[in-house]
Amino acid sequence: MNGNRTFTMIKPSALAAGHSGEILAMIEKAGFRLVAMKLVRLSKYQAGLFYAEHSSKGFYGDLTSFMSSGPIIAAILEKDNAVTEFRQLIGATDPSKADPGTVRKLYGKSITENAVHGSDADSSAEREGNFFFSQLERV
Ligand code: IDP
Ligand code: MG
Repeated sequence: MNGNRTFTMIKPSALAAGHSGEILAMIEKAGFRLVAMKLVRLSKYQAGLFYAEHSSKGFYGDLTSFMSSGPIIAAILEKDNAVTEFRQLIGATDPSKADPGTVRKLYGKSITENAVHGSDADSSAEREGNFFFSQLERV
C-alpha cells in the first residue's frame, strides 16, 4: 500500500527568486494538505547529512553548498499516494527534461537549482520529515 505523506523543500534559488508563494499555491491546488512547514537555513554540514545518500556523487559538494546558500521552506504534505503524485507535480530532476507545467519546468534554473525537493519513497518521506520536524510540529 502506498503512503499518504511526502516531504518537500523549496530550494534556496526558488525562495530567493520570490517563487515560494506560487509553488505553495501549485501544491495546494494539486490537493496536498500542509501537515508541517517551516522556513530554515541549513548549514553545509546539515545539508550533507540530509543528502548523505549522494555523498559519493560528483555533484555532492555543489549540492550541499547550494542547499546551504540561503533559506529554504521545508514541509510535510499529505495526499493519497503522496510520494508518486508529488513527483509527478514537480517533474524530472533536470528542469530541461521536466514536463510542461511542472514545478521544476516552471521554476528550476538547472539540474542542481531545480526549485524543489520531493521524497523518492515512503521510507525517505518518513526519514526526511523526521529530519526537520518533531511530532509536536505536525498538525
Ligand atoms: P531528485 O531530487 O529528483 O530526487 P536526486 O537524484 O535524488 O534527484 O538528486 C538530489 C538532488 O541533487 C537533485 O534534486 C539535484 O538538486 C541534485 N542533482 C542530482 N543529479 C545531479 C547532477 O547530475 N548534477 C548536479 N546536481 C544534481
Ligand atoms: Mg532524490
